[in-house]
Amino acid sequence: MAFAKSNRLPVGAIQCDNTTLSLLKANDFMARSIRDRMQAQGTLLINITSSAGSGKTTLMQETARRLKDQIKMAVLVGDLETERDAVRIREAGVPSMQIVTNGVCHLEAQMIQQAFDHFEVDGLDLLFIENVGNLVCPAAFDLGEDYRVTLLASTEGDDKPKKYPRMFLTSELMLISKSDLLPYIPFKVENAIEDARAVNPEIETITVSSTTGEGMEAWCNWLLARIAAKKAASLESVSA
Ligand SMILES: Nc1nc2c(ncn2[C@@H]2O[C@H](COP(=O)(O)OP(=O)(O)O)[C@@H](O)[C@H]2O)c(=O)[nH]1
Ligand SMILES: [Mg+2]
Repeated sequence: MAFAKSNRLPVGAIQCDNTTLSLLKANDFMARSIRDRMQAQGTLLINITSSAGSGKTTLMQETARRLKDQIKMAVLVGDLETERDAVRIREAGVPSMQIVTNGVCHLEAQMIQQAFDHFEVDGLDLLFIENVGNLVCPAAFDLGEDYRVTLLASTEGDDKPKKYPRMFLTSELMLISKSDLLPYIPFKVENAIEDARAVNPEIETITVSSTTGEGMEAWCNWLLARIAAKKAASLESVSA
């Protein structure tokens, strides 16, 4: 199947399924409004995706601990049930709100827009959205993000980028997480990177461990550079 990266829709879905088309069109309309708002206020918006258990919330906690004194950040977090992840992130010292999807396997832009009615996003330098854990449905929904970052944990196997290509095609960065476990399992970082680049030649990669801190400086620097670029672009668009 061919993919349209610009609007993150699989082309086949546009051609053969009117229901999917109208749902995703409505989502894209809302995503554009979120993107416009984030552009106007200079907030970097990052959509974090992965399978369940790959380490998204732990990464949010560790990133919060490292960056919360330098920048103003917050996390919206989606799960099928429970508020547990938002509680964990608040314990790390940054504001967080849970979006409980009641069984829906992905976040939609409309849910993010609704969360904005109850959660302060004005003045943020960085807003993370931790998506519902799976590599399938979240790939099809643009949330207005600047970057989609997908975690691939060493425990998941290095064959996933080609099995779930849409997610890796629509991501700008792949974080290979739980690198502390690499000595104990048959996961080849170079194989995962080769397959991810076969799907998306432009994808960047960083290998990280929230447990040992490996790669965390590179990850935080990746974020800080993009926060600065977003601020500069926002100021430029306001003065233009
Ligand atoms: N060994 C190891 N375990 C990790 C790491 N990051 C997260 N975990 C563990 O993996 C499990 C799932 O992590 P969590 O952050 O909840 O994953 P999420 O479902 O993607 O948000 C938890 O038991 C974490 O303690 C890591 O870097 N190394
Ligand atoms: Mg989580």
